[in-house]
Amino acid sequence: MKKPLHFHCIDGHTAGNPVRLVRTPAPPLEGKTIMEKRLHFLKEYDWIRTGLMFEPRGHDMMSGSFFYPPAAAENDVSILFIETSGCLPMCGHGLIGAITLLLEENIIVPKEKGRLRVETPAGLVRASYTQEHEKITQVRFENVPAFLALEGITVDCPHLGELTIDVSYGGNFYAIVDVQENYKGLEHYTVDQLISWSRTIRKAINAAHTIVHPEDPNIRGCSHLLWTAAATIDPKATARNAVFYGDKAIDRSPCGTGTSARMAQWFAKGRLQLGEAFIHESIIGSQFEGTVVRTASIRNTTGIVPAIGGRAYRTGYNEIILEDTDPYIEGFQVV
Ligand code: PYC
Repeated sequence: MKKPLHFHCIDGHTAGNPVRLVRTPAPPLEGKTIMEKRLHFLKEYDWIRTGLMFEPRGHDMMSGSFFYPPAAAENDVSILFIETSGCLPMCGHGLIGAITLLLEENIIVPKEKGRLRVETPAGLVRASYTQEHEKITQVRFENVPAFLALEGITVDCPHLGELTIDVSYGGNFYAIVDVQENYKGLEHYTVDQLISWSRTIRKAINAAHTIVHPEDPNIRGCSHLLWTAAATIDPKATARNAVFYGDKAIDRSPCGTGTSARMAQWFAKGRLQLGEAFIHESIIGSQFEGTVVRTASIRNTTGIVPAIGGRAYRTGYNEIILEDTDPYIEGFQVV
């Protein structure tokens, strides 16, 4: 029997979606950049991700991160996202949560008070935060450039019929289902229906289209579905959404990378202007505030740099044990 591994985690949530920051230990990863480290992690240590995220230690929505020293001296930290769905290139609710927990627990001290430069596998993200006593009351980050990748593709959806869908990038690739003749808005369907249709639609899109980030071939494939609706809870909100990820999850937060992708889609279609606010509501009514900061070019495409603001809270300390006598050391999912 090998010595059991004890992971000291800080648990929390961002706008209702879980975050589990692993304080110690972090697997020793090869590579200079956090993208290179991510590839090594996926090859050698993915069982740690599933052990910490899947049942019986996690659940369908669980999401977390490890942190490492930055590759570039001017940056503050690099973050490896671990989720039920894999190691995402970027995760907005995860970033807001990780920054909040790293600061509230005094694990890192920013080089410049009030600001953090964070290396993520998808690229550098600049964040700022507000603090009242020991509480971080808001995190706002300028995301990696977001862009509309595919417009108006059609997919057959069981029960609903043919849907017209856009694919947009905001740190992950999102299939965005706008309200249309065969889809009335997320409030008209059950979460179970959205989840099961999402799996079918994602499979169909990836079978029919090769979706690759033009500047980083490591970022590929449509991983998330974004079901839209008009703002239905708060009249001040711009719109509402429910994001599907992994095999069974609907994001409880408004989804940072999903909000970025949707803002890029709206910007490309002239529905959102530079500097304009985009308040996004989640399935549970929590909110992120988005803004289009500036335009960006991604190879031959014009996109945007979106900023996302939100708040996270600590919920507890969790020492999680992975030991090899446990048949479920690597966790499991019931799909
Ligand atoms: O906030 O970017 C996000 C996210 C991705 C998956 C779940 N949340």
